[in-house]
This record gives sequence, structure tokens and C-alpha cells, in this order.
Amino acid sequence: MKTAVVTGVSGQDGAYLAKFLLSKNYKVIGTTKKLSSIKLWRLKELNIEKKIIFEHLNLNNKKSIDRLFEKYKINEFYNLGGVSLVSSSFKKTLETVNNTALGVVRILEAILKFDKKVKFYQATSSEIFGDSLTKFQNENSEFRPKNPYAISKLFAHLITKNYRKTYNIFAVSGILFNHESPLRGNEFVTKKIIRGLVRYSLGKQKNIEVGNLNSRRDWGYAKEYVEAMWKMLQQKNPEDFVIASGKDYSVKQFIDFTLKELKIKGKWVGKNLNMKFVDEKNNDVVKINQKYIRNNEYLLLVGDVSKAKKHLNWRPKINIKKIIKLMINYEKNLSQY
Ligand code: GDR
Repeated sequence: MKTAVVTGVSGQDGAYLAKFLLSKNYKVIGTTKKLSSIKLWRLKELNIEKKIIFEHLNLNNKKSIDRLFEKYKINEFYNLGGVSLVSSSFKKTLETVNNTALGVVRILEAILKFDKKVKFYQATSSEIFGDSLTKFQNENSEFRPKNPYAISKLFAHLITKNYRKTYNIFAVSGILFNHESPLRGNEFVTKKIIRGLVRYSLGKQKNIEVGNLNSRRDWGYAKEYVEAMWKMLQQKNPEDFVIASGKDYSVKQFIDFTLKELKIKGKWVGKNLNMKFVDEKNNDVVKINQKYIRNNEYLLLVGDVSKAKKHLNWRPKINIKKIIKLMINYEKNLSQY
């Protein structure tokens, strides 16, 4: 039986990855910064909360990482922990750099110290491409990060590659584009839209407020993306991979697909910051609130996933409309009570 460590096990990706690894008969050590306040709802949703061995791990603390390596004989280490909301990285810059960038060095150092055979997966983000000058981004695209989160992720990405080359260890990064699911946190735009509009359709919420309607993102399905993480660690040679859907949609399109799926009728009126969607009774359903508009944001990122298709035999199967349906169904079931 192989042993895998998953940092950030209570997050969306951590939960799906833990479920996947358990299905492959791994012993899963799930770590979190504070055991006493760990959020178990995702793990309960997947019915795996009793199958994981929970451990405390603080990415900011070398001793806490070393302790884990002393306690377990680890085969695979998946680093998914840390700040994941891009906008909050401006408010929590030091914390973001400390856990997202430096935390990776602490893990890599522990691998060198305790067991060079441990295979390491680093969760890198498409944010590292920032305001890319090309429409599609692949493993060789230029890095143009624009916020503390993206800069920390880029450091993590490069240091992982550097340790791989320098010390000949199996350490890789998956450069993942946005990936959503029913288990997405409420603060991310897809979940906010779906949850808000489902609640509107049930008469439980009046409207939703969002930021930039023109931002375009490459949205895939998180459950499929975690399988790619595992596949990267099963390769003969350690290499980095872009994981994406290869298609981009705007926030407004995402809202339109959701409105259609929920059969909410109405129309878009107004322009720029005053643009809004009103229903047939002329009630505001979707409005723009400036506080959600990010400064200095790039508007388009789309992944070129050819390398993963070729070498990992991985391809995205669930498209955006199916993701929306899955998320709607989940919210509808929740909102019944
Ligand atoms: P992102 O995801 O920042 O791309 O990072 P998010 O869902 O927060 O934003 C996507 C796009 O939607 C625009 N937007 C809004 N975003 C939020 N959160 N709330 C709003 O009201 C809103 N209105 C418009 C944003 O400006 C942005 O353009 C996600 C995270 O999972 C990261 O951890 C991961 O690294 C990247 O994806 C790849």
C-alpha cells in the first residue's frame, strides 16, 4: 500500500484527490493548518472523512513539515495547501509568500533530508502566465504574473524545477487553469453565480453582485483535474504539465448559461458598470459592484493542453455546460432544506 500526503486536504482539490487516491488503495495522510477548525463538509460530501488520517501541518514551519517525514514513510507528496483566493493575496501578501512560495522550499528540503525517493507534486496555477501576450499558454509560455499570489506560485514552480534538475528528485508542477465543481468555495465566481441564481430561482435571494463581466477564463472540472495530478507522478520521467480545458468563456457567458439552465427569463440592460440583468418583472437579478472588480487584472487565459494529451493520455471530458448542471443540481438539493 502506497502512502500519499495531501496538504490542503479540506479544500476542493484536496478532497477530490483524497477520494481518488483512496480509490487507488492509497493510505492518505490529509494535512491542514489547524486540526481543531478543519472544515470537513467536502470530505463528508464525498464520504471519505473517516478514511483519511488527519495531521497538522504548517507550511510556514519547517519543524512541522519535518515531523511528518519522520512519522511516515511517504511515497507521494501532493502540495495543494495555501491561500487560493487570488484577490485576497493583496491583503495577505506576507502570508501568501510565506506559505505558497517558501512552504515549497521547506517541503523540498525535507525530501532531500529524509527520503529523496518521495515523489512531489506542486500545485502551480495558470496565474503565473498573467497578462500573457499569446492567446494560448503552454509549458513554454512566458511568465508574466501580476499579483502576490501569482508571483508566489511562480517561485514555487521554478524552485520545484530547480530542485528536480539540481538534486535529481521526482518533483513536478501541474500548471492548472481554473477548475470548478459543486465543492468550490462560495467566494469564487462560478460558485457565487450558481449559488446566488439557484437561490434567486427559489425565492431565497434577491440578486447577486459580481465584478468584471468581461473577464474570460478557461474553466474545467476539478474532479478530472486531480486525476492528472496523480498521472504526473506515475510518469517515467518527472516533467511539468499544463492542465486546462482549452476553451475560454466570459463571466457574462457563464451567467447566461446559468440563467438559461435555470429558465430565468429577462434581459441585460445598461452599459459598463451600470450593466445589469433584470427579470421579467424588471427586478435586478445580476448587478455589478465595483468592490469585486480587480485592479490590474488580465482578462484572458486559455490553456494549450497538447502535452498532457500526448504524454499523460489525459483530456478534459466534462465541458462548461455540464459543470454548470452539476453545480446547479448540487445547490438545488442543498437549498431545499
Ligand atoms: P481566479 O478565480 O481568480 O481566476 O483564480 P475567481 O473565480 O476568483 O475569478 C475568476 C474571474 O472572475 C472575475 N470575477 C469575479 N471573481 C470573484 N471571485 N468574484 C466576483 O464577484 C467576480 N466577478 C468577476 C475575476 O475578476 C476573475 O477574472 C482561480 C483560483 O482557483 C486560483 O486558486 C487558481 O490558481 C486559478 O483559478 C487558476
